[in-house]
Amino acid sequence: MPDPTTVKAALAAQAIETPSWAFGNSGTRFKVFAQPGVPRTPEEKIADAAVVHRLTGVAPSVALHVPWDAVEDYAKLNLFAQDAGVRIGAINTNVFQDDDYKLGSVTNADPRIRRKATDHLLEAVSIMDATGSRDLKLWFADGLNYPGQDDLRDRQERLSAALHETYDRLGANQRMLLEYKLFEPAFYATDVPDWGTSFAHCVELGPKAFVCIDTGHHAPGTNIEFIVAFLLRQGKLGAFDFNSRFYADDDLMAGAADPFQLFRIMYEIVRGEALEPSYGINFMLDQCHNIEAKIPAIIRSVMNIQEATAKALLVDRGALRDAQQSGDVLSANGVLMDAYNTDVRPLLRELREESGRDPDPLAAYHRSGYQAQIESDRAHGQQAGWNA
Ligand code: AOS
Ligand code: ZN
Ligand code: ZN
Repeated sequence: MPDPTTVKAALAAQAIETPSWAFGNSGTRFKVFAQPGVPRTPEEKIADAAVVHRLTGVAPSVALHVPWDAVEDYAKLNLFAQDAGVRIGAINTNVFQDDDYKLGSVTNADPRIRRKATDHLLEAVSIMDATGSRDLKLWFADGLNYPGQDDLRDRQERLSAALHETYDRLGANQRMLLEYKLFEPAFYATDVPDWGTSFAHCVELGPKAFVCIDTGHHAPGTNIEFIVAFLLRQGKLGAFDFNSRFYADDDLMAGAADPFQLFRIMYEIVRGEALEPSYGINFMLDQCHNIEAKIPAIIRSVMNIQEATAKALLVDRGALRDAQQSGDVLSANGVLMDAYNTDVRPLLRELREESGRDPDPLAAYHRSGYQAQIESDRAHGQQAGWNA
């Protein structure tokens, strides 16, 4: 059995990145339900992210989105984050919210629009220079609604050209994360629809390009842990966008819809020795809290990932290997299920107490008075950035 001290040390070192947009108001295309106290500025989003980190101890960075988090001085924003006790993580780009991008951004048939989109990606790298961020996260809404609408292969060429230009602009310690998504907003063909497409572009680009797996971006039933195992073996898994889905890209709390899937994913991470921050995977959340309170939802998501990780660390890998080698199907499955069925909440409570934290971060948040404070301080909170 795994040694509890080693398990605890691994859990204490875990790092989960929170998304700035999850702290703002969001909704569906039907309605955005505004909540009192949501942030009005990037600084207020960072302040909320810092609260999540203080209470959980495992959320030391916050991802920004430009232009949703646009400021005059990014270096100053970085200092603000440091003072608050967190750092600025991945910079997310936005080449989907401008009328120009109706028919695509970097894959658009119009060279002017491709130029504009690529310039935005390059500008994001300059922002990374100022914030000290390592990761540039790219998600393209580009795709087609109808067969024949544009040339599928030419669009891959255009995508490749924009990625190369951006890649060449990266500094020595900067990386590119290329996210894929099966569908939406395009419904017939998406230009980066799956991990294979992202992987192929990343291989072509070089060692600073990695695949980002958003857990909500697959067809129902997709075996995501296989993708994790495959990409780890290839050294090309760079990041996660964690969230839950029941139907499509639901962006619900990680671990809410399918905690067993989250466990299976985290087991592959542990199996691949890729949990430690030094390995380089950016474990981000990408969520929208439409009806639930924002900060508690993010705390809950972080705790869900911690629980899945703790269970993954508790897998008796020696016993699993023995059962696998001897072809003992039921014992092998039993070893995995034993770990999954372990109640790890006492272990995590202990861990928090040992680091001087409240064993129950949600209760601590509710007691802290922070919610009442932001509700009285912040009038007219900001929308997360989109509402569809
Ligand atoms: C969109 O579906 C994606 O999940 C993205 O990760 C997107 O970049 C994120 O929601 C912030 O724009
Ligand atoms: Zn995402
Ligand atoms: Zn998404």
